[in-house]
Amino acid sequence: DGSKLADIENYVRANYIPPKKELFGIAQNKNVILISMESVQNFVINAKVNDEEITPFLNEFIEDSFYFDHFYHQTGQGKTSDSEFIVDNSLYPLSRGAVFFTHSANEYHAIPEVLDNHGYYTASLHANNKSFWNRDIMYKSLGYDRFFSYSDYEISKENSVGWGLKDIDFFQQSVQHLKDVPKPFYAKFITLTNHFPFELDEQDRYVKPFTSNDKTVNQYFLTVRYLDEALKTFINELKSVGLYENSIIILYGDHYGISENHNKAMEEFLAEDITPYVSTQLQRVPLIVHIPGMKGHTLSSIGGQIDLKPTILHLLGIETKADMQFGSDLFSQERMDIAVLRDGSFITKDYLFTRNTCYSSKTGEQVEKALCNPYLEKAKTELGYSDQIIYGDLLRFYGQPLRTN
Ligand code: GP9
Ligand code: MN
Repeated sequence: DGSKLADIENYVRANYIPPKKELFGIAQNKNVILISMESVQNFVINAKVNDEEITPFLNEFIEDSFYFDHFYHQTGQGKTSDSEFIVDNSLYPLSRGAVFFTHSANEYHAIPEVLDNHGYYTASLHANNKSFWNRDIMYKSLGYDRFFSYSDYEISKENSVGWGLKDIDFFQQSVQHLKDVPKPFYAKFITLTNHFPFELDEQDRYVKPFTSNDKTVNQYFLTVRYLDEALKTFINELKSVGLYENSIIILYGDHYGISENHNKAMEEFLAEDITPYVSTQLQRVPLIVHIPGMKGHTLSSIGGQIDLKPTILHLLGIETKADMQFGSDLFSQERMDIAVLRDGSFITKDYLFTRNTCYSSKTGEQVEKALCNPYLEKAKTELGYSDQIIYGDLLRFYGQPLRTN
């Protein structure tokens, strides 16, 4: 196992990308508010249904945030839990099953553990049963100080829909929890209302449903719009309790909401054919990084959830040179534009590879497969190394990285 680890370590070291100097430490000691937006795909941003904006609040919030519009989810069967795993560890999830269940006893060097060593209090907030996705167990391995779950919320028939507590109520009650936790904190909020099958009460509908023969797709826009409203109320609450100005706020979509079973209605909505190329592009989820006092920009770096750990740590002024990670700082100009998806698909500036076919990123035309080969090699290597780390629990043998700051 030691020699395996050495190979992996060499690969990770060779692929380390230093941070962008001007942004390194820009949010030092600020609170970190991470928001997992259930099932939100990027195609809803700045888009309309029945002539109304689907995400009016986010469209506005993006204007004074960094918005990454070529950011991909990299989840597998572990869905939300996979996204949490990727973000906190900069490791890929597994190709089958949920690593939250299968490898919860492993040694990890996740963000909460790293931030613990820098004086942060760390919490996850999610109004579902604590054992769902084995979170109560896995969060201990990841180093969370506190998990605010089902029993920490007042949940009734009136304030619930679909999977549970409505997002607006979730955020309102969560702010009360936040007021009491030590500062600075790293707090992750996991939303729920925009979850398949996208149920919503009449009074919570801010737009009219889409009009295809597919009820799932029709309703999706309603719950996305509701989530957008919930985010607006959350940001306002943060302002009113004085937490907005000293926090960086990071929002990301956890995974797709509309599966390929709904391609027909999606083709109607997008007014284009859903080829494998388009299908892969639909795996983009929004990533929005709000840093108080900084102007907004839309950035088109190609990346994925795996890149969030180094991105966040660098903003906080924490070096990641010694970390076992497969992502790189999304703000760094030196990084390579690439997103590797869990099924082996990948996207670069020039090529998109999926289902054993190579496409031009720009035109969507099929191109000679050999053009994709160099990246294909990289994608396979990374997924394989990440799997080896998880299956072999290799971080056991990897000492606490030396931290000089
Ligand atoms: C459940 C929530 C949704 O607690 O995270 O899970 P999902 O089905 O999206 O993985
Ligand atoms: Mn989810």
